[in-house]
Amino acid sequence: MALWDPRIEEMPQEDLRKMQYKLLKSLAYRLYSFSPFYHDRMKEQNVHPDDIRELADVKKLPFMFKRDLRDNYPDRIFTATQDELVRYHVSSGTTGKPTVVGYTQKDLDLWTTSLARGLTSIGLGRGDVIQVSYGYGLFTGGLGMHYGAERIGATVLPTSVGNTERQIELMQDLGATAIACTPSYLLHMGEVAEKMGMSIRKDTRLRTGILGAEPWTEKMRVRIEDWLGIKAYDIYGTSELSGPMFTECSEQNGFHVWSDLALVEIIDPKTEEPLEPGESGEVTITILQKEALPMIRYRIGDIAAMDDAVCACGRTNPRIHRIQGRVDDMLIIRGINVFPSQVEHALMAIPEVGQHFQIVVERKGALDDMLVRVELKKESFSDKITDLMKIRQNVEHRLRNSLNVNADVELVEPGSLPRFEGKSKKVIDKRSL
Ligand code: DLL
Repeated sequence: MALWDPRIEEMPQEDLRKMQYKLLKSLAYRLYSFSPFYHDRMKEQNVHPDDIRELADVKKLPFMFKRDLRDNYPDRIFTATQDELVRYHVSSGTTGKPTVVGYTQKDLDLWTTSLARGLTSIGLGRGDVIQVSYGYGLFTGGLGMHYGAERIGATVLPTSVGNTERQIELMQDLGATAIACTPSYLLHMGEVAEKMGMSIRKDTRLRTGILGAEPWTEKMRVRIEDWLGIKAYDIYGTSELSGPMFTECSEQNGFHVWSDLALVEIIDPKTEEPLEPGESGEVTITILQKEALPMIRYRIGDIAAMDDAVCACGRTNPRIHRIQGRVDDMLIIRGINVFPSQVEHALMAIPEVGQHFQIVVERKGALDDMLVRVELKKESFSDKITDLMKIRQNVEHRLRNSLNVNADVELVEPGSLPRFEGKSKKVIDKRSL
């Protein structure tokens, strides 16, 4: 079994915990001394870095949420100056205000190392051609995977998203052995390939999928593997913590979270108390060595269980099992995060639009499809088709600009959408995975 970094990957668990304690303590001191944001947070929580006397004391430290990044847009909580940064990534937030993450060279190196370990653990390396069909640009998927794949000596085919027929031709002509993309995009590729009169299973060298950025299930894994003749591995991460970071190993039984890079806690989202391995709760991660934007106890909002047993692959670092859902209402449409509040924010800026809307998400073929039903104001509702078409185009355009994903829009009469007495249900998610 190939290991990228045997010292860490096979380190006895007691030593892993000692290492994490040291890293956590020095992180707490650094942030208390140099970050006004964390200094204030720790004071509010009445905790001083001296109070961190063992690893479990992590629970004395304050939590961090996505809204902390948004409220401090764009870079007010960075702990590196702009001239120390070598990259930005930007992702959408709940109200249309994005979150920005800056990276120093060391941050990029550690992110890349994390992926190099993961890709090696699923048997990839020199000689492989890895097609990266995650989006390149502000999204972390494309560039993140790209650097990881180069680091292990594989050849990268940076196709990014879209232009699917050409992607399939290149996959075949250049002999891609692995593809990194969302599971739904790979399914779409399989369908397009069939329409082109070919089969990914028979006509390409593809044998590995590195699939993530959106929820998917074991059932879906089986379907993908059987249909396309590949092994499909789950990959997990979030832009605030770097991007795609943790992959399953050859055992396909949870993402390894490298202990020198990250400390995982699974907490009960209501009581905020840590849960035991095997119990499902909110994934909360501390990134131990990040320079530009350190994150302590970041509440990602994903629900999963942790497993700290030594893996059958021999790696000692703990695993997070498949993500089961979210504690908030974030939707993931074709790999892009969409909050209903973001839709509301965009819609409410349009004068013709009334107060009520409904989001319907479906899977059409392999791809997610989002329909937004929008009630118009009485005075804007017209019998003239041309007027309505103009409004519809405008609404579609505004949604696309703010969500970075296409939404179909259906304009409906004032008063026609359901009203609720308790919490409203704005989202109908018909995707059966
Ligand atoms: O999606 C980073 C990434 C890129 C991960 C490529 C994997 C592959 P964000 O856009 O910030 O970052 O979205 C992060 O997506 O909190 C989860 O809710 C969801 N998510 C990501 N990977 C998985 C997965 C990237 N494997 C949010 N299973 C996370 C389920 C996932 N959900």
